Amino acid sequence: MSAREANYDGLVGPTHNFGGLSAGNLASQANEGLVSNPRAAALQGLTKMKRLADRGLLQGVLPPHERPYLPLLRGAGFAGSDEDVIEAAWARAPQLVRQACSASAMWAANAATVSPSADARDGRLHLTPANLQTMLHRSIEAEQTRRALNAAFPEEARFVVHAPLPAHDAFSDEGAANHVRLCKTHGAPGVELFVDGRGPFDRQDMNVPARQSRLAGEAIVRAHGLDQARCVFIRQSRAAMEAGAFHNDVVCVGALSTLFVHEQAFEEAKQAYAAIRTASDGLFEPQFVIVPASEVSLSDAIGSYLFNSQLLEMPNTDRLVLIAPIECQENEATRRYCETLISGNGPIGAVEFVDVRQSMRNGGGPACLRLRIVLTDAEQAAANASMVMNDDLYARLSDWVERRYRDRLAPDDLGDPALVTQTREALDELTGLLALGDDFYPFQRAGA
Ligand code: SUG
Repeated sequence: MSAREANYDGLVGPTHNFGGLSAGNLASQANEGLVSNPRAAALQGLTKMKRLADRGLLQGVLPPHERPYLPLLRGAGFAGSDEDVIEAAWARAPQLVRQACSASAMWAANAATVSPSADARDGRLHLTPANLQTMLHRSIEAEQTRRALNAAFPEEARFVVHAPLPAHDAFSDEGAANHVRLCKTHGAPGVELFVDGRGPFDRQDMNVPARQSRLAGEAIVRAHGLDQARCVFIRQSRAAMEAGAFHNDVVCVGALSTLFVHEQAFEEAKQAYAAIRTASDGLFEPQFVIVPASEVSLSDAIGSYLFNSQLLEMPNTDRLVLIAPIECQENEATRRYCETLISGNGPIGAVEFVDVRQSMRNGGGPACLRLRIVLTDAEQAAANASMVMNDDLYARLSDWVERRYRDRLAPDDLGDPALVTQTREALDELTGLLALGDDFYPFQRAGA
């Protein structure tokens, strides 16, 4: 079956800020309280999308969520008009307002786990929105994500958007950031790797949360109707999590038959590689590009986000291209490693750098910003075309960002009731640009 891998990027929302909300995420912690630049952040993301679309890749857009998210504040007992709610919550519970303001839905790698139709028993494409229940500011994403995926992939005969897993620690799920699919060609059956940080009922004894539970992967394998023999469960190493790899995609990325991975990513690495070989038997020969700690330490890998790169098959090149954050050029160890990598004759033939610094300051690199979705020709034709990037959409979204986004957002600006009105007006216009209808956001449905 002929199929392509699309990248659906989360469009950075107008409230992008540095709330210091994610324990275990070093960048989020280190940059708490900085003044953010929402307009620049959104334009950086759009530039990356345009760059890949221009190279002939299929690029989609996922809309930002409604923030500040007043239902969270109302759920905490604040009542009255929207303005009353923001003002009272800001006075009494500013930390809660920060949670309600995060633009974290931009990190689309956490939006869902996706199994292409070639892997599923029923021949449909399966998507399970992640419950993201570990972090309060992310636990409010799943329902809106489900709506966005339904809008992007509307035909039930081809696409199944599942309900998020139960919102409990035992099912803790952070989506594709802990999932890797390997294959010979995108349209052929593949091997799906589910990387977790703990069992569902393990006592958590680290100083950082393990955000992915094994039960989440097991549930998804069943719900998506995958072949168990082609699925591999791998435990993330404690050393990696404690060093700041709060998702597996901070130390590992895969594409086609290549797995690019730090040697300390997995708890029992040799067994994991062997299990991947066994699961791939008869389909393809997996190729491992294992980066030794002696060349790139965990700390350099996590500081630069080398592995949070997009590993892409590009038209007219026979080797894979690594789209890495510009920070990898500035870190001496990773810069040297990238030079060695491309001078060899392995599966990765080029490294290109992108500037997504605003997202990086919250711990989100190029790979965090996208959700990969393998689509057959028929599925591409059935996908919502108004959410697919092209020159026209790029121009319209850039213009929208220029007009609607603030240049700067300081921590105290989050309590400004005007931010509610401004973001709603912006998102209301966006639903027109992406043809999402007039009931896409909760504020559009209120009182309906
Ligand atoms: O969940 N940061 C996100 C970054 C997600 C990165 N995604 C992947 N690795 N796939 C997180 O920790 C920080 C928000 C703040 O602190 O304001 C934040 O949510």
